[in-house]
Amino acid sequence: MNHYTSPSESARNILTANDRGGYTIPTSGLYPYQWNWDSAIAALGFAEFDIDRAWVELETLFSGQWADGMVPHILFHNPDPGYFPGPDVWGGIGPIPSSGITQPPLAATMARRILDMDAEAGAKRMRALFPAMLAWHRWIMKWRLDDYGAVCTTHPWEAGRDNAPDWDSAMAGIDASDVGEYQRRDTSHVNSDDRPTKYDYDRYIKLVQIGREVRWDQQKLLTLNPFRVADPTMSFTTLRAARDLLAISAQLGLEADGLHADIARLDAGAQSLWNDTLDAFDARDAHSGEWAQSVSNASYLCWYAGIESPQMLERLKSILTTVPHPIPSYDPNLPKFDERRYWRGPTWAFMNMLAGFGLAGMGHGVEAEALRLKTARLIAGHGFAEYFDPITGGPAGGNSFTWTAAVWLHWAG
Ligand code: 9YW
Repeated sequence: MNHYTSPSESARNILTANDRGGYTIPTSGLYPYQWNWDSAIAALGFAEFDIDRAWVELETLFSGQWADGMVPHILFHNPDPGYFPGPDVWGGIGPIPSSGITQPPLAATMARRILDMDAEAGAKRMRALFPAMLAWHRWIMKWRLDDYGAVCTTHPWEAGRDNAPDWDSAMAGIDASDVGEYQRRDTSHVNSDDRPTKYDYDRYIKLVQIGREVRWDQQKLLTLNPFRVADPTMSFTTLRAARDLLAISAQLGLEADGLHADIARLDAGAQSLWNDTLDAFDARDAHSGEWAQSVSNASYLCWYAGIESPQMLERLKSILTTVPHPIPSYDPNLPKFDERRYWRGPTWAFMNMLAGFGLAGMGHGVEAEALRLKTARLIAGHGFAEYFDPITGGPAGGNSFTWTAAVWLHWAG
């Protein structure tokens, strides 16, 4: 007898299959470790059927926090030769072998949602995690702000949008001629046409070598690292996380000194990413002051951060009539749009969920629902892919992907 598997059942199966005991890998083969922002979204998915497991995901993530408060973008719990660069290349200095950079801070925001789903089950776990989340927030405030209060990314992987056009000019300024020989692993798992190029990888690895050389000393990296870009992903997610930390502290009666002032500073910083010429939120090179001239899916996270923008709303409406699928990672009307290549065009379901959270929270229910329905149709029609072609809907990258499954369970499905 054939058993019909509903998309929700498939999504739960994906989370369970990618569970490595306390943490969830994004997809087997391509990404065999715990990634920071993937985990925060995985927790949201687990919360739909196993709230205890949701909290465990976040607790495991914070078990890798460095003494200075940084929460790494990858925790290498168990060595796996299928991924490069591994722990030996990064030389992370935390309690668990890790990378040396962070990722957009989603954990506090997702923890607040999970707390809201079951306050009784969550209050104790939230209380225990709160100081660690606050320490991470303070680390970002200390080391990642530019002069305006915008949050910078110090590696394309830190923003989580690896090969986005946002970094093109900053990447061009990196001399990677002495990076040496290395063996990529990603292109042995998935189609190389859908992945960043060798030019990109040489620079990704060069930046890792620069950080490792000084044992990730942030003070030294302020001058040594050629790559520092004020980024809408980091800026909007950090602002949103700070707002959520403040709300949690009020709800549970926890100490959160300085958060009001931090929010004001981050708000001004996020607003400073408005590029008048482009008429959109953009990335700005913190060294040269140059705009990237990039309208990406991160530009649409303004509402997620609590920032209103009638221009972005107009743009959203127009983009949704230009491509059949939800917000692509790059504006299809701009010359660098590439519908297959990773963060230069494809649609990422979880970024649409974040934009949807923001729109709904700021009173744009119609647009939030439109994004949700388009995302649901995309996943139901094309599976739980890492990302999708925004024109054909074709699945790309890894499959049975954790955050796409979590998006289905918590929001789209
Ligand atoms: C890499 C795991 C990660 C995501 C990033 C995405 C990609 C490649 O995969 O990074 O090797 O780290 O760009 O956002 O967290 O899904």
